[in-house]
Amino acid sequence: MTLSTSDVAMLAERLDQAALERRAIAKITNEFPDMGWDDAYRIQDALKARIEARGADCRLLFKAGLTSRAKMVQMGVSEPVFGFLKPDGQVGNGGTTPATAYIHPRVEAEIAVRLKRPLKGPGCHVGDVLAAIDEVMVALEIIDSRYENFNFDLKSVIADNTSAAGWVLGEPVRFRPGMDLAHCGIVMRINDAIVSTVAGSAVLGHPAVPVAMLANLLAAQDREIPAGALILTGGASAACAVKAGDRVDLAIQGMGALSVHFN
Ligand code: OOG
Ligand code: MG
Repeated sequence: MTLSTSDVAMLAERLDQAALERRAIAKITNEFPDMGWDDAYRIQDALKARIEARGADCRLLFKAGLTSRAKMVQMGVSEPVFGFLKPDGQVGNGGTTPATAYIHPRVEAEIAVRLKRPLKGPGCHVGDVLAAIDEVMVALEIIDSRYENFNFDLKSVIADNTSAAGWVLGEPVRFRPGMDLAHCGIVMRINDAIVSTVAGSAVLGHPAVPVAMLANLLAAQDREIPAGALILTGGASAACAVKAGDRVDLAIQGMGALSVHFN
């Protein structure tokens, strides 16, 4: 831990303002090269406190990111990160969202899970996660780094709440024993052209893995993932830039499909 409480507050405000003004900024490690991993999550927590002070309730909204090889290669990093979803970022399935609501939006094909019981680490593993999942959903994340050209390192992106901006969910599907989240096919299309075909196993071997990792990360702060939590497990393939006029369709085998339009 190297940042003072006032630096943490100042950086959270800088990132919050950049998002509100849809303005890209330089990555914060340029100015604070010695900041620690705990500092990065302290900034993210301060950012969450600012957003919650405006009336948002983020307590049940979690996301994992950088959980597939394709995403790690695309962003030049080697480890997953965790953040929260903003309630007002949700766009209805089949709905429209203005491209101008973002700085430089990209879309990601993800599997989302909703828990029926809490998950608490340390030692949380895939079996615990599978026993706790209530529903699964097709999920599209609309990411929007607050950093110029999506140019960041892991600490900067954690502080920036892992580029979280928007999200779209398909219809919830009851999770049944035997439902295979690793071998299900995932197809994303933009304007009817296929941009990715991948399987659930692209997400760290199984999308339950990042959920277990999140529970174990929270345990270090004596926190847990509460019952009822929604978790986006991370892009299974590289993120794709979108612009006004684009339509995105995402289908996942056994879970259904969703679509969203940017105007
Ligand atoms: C960081 C966020 C990544 C995912 O699903 O991998 C993410 C970024 O690439 O900007 O949400
Ligand atoms: Mg994502």
